[in-house]
Amino acid sequence: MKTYIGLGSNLGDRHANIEQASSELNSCDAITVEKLSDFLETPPLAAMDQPAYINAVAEISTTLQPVAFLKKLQTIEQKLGRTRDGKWQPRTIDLDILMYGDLVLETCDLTIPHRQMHLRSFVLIGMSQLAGDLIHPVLKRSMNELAQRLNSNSFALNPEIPQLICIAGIIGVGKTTLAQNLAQKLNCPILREAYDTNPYLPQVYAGKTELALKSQLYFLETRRNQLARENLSSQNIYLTDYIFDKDRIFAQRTINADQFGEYAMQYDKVSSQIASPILVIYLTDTPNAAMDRIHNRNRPYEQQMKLKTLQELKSAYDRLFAEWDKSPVITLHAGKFNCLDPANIDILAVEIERYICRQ
Ligand code: A4P
Ligand code: MG
Repeated sequence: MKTYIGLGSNLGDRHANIEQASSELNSCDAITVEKLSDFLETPPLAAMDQPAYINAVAEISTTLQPVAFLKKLQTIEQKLGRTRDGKWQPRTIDLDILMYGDLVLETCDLTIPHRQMHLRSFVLIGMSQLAGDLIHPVLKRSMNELAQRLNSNSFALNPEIPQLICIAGIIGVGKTTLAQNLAQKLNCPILREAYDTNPYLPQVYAGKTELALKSQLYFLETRRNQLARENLSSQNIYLTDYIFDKDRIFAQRTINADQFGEYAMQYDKVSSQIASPILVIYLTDTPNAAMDRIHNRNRPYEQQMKLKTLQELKSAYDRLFAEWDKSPVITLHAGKFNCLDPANIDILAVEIERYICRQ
């Protein structure tokens, strides 16, 4: 059976520990190390007050069954001086089974694929190097695609924060429709962007730029009410049809330079009070296709929208997510992903469940 393991060390001679673990594995009759990825130095995930890790991934052939293989890994961990002082303590060596063929297994002692591998760039970068096209048997996505979603960052599932999922994308791309269908499937509330109650918005669209500050401050206040950490329960899942960070993109386009300082001050204040998304779904499409949808849905004040505006907004969103480090980002192309098809929503919901903690 072809399997992949993750190797990590943050105590002692970290490189030597990983090399020694690899040769210990190879010296076992039932195991052959076929390939070893490059070594990566990575900051410790979750517990920051410990040394940086060296991480690598190994491709292995083995005749051992999964439980016997895990036992073998644990024996090697012990031989290399691993002590178990509690969860996520520094360690000379950690050997985790990432994949075992395309087996899906969930028992008390063993979860395959590894429960958090798709959240860790220090695993997926090595996996991409060894087997970029390999498909994760639950997520049904390649290692390359899973790695791209993380933008070189690593995350940990955390049940102690609100499980906030944000859908982002330009006007007319279909965020609210996706949110409605997904919320039903995930059985969670939607926090909807308050554009229809914003009293200033139609006039701003009509060209009254002197009202832009008021309009953006109104949005900021509604977003604070919806997203303030104190208003959300740590155990619950929430879905929004907007991403907070878009507020600044729109403000920069509409508010005069002499008023922007006041807006920026409020933005920073609200920013510090709200929950951070644990997952973003970035719904993209061509500006032309979004324009067609805007015409079809016929909200009066949107009909003046220019194609150039949508092109600029798309660039701004693309830039936002090119630098995003707060959460994984699942990118969906609205032209290819029909969110009215329940089968598509089912598949997406299965994926989302792996990026969140459900109590
Ligand atoms: N277990 C269940 N599934 C598996 C699997 N697929 N592979 C059980 C291996 N073990 C699995 O593991 C705890 C129990 O998980 C085992 O008894 C096994 O039956 P452990 O190694 O004894 O304890 P642990 O280290 O606290 O847990 P684990 O799961 O190895 O920790 P993690 O989640 O791997 O996190 N930051 C960076 N940058 N790099 C790292 O490598 N690693 C950790 C450890 C934290 N931060 C890190 C890194
Ligand atoms: Mg382990």
